[in-house]
Amino acid sequence: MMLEGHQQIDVPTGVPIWDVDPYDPALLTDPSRYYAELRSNGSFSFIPKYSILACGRYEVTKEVFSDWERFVSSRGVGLQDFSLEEPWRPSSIVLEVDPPFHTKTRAVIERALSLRSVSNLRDKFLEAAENLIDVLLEKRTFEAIEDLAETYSTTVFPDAVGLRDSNRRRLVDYGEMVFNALGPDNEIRRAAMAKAPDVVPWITEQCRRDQLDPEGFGAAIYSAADTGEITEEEAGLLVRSLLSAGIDTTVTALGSAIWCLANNPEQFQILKSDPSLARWAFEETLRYTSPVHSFCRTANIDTVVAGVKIAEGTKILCVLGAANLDEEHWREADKFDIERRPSDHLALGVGIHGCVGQNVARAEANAVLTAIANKVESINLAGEPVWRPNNSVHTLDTLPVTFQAK
Ligand code: OVV
Repeated sequence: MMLEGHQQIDVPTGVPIWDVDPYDPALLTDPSRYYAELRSNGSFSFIPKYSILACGRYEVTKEVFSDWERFVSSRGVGLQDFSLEEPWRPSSIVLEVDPPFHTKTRAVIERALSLRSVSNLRDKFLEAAENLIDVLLEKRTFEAIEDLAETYSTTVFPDAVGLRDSNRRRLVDYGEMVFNALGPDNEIRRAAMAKAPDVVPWITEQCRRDQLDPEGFGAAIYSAADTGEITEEEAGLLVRSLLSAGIDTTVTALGSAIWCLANNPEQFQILKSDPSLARWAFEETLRYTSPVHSFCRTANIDTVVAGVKIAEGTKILCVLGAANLDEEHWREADKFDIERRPSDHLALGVGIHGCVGQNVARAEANAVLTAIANKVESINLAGEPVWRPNNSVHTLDTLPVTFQAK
């Protein structure tokens, strides 16, 4: 029997049955108790509502998430098993594939987003950040998700890709479709998908070679089609990956960084006294808030993890947000501490599918947090932050704040 696009499984011996809906909006917006219970249940829990296993302890989550041979991505990283059901769009040729095909596409996108090509953007990113922070200091009180995080990311990133005709709303909405599509067919997913007729044709059009500036990441990907490394069509799909994964993730991370600093003024003091900590403030934000809270893997063979027998075809929900707060791995896991310097959080994944855009994300965050450290005296909440339920992203909807200038 099928459920949410995958085969139902038997409860593996020794695994507790947990009557929870991880996609309940109440848990998606306030996940910390759900994360703690998931970890306390043991290595795996069986969730009958979706007939899946879930894991949230650090070690086991890392094991499942990084072992691409046993736990494949080609059957989809959401609840749907692509070997049994057609996905809503042609699948990603870098996220939703395994080696050997993955090796080729990953190499192309890695080269386009290399540290060297991102380094060339550093001054541009910093100038954009300084200008934006100046504007926001004029306003004093503003809504940090739209006015800061979304504005920054949808300015510098499409420009770096080389989009000539950028459209902030459609870029954000496409990301929402892609990430919500990984969950069940719930209200959240259906609301995001309702925008497809407007958004999908526009996104597809932006991925064409003739829409892209010769200087950007997009053109760098198309140059691999010129040498025959990939086809022209594959180049278009890799540009689509940039537009799928590059906006909502960074908007979320930037917004959550401001939330962390507003809630922990002593940490902001530390950042101001040493702006070179900006990169660690960002890593700690990733650990503490896990912008991508969970992705699935699919067991491609019968196997055993932590003594648990896992059957071929099993969907495993890897709850990165829970692993990043595991007290067995992190001392004072629930404290936001920018001097912790976490280098092994799972927020960007781990192994061959680890975030390929992380250099770009770090460059954006560095620019924004450095500009804030240099120009802003204090950050205060100016109202209640509101979280927005999303099937894969732990994200703020609105964050009213006041910046006081130095
Ligand atoms: C949601 C997501 C993450 C990473 C890559 C992609 C999508 C893709 O479309 O390749």
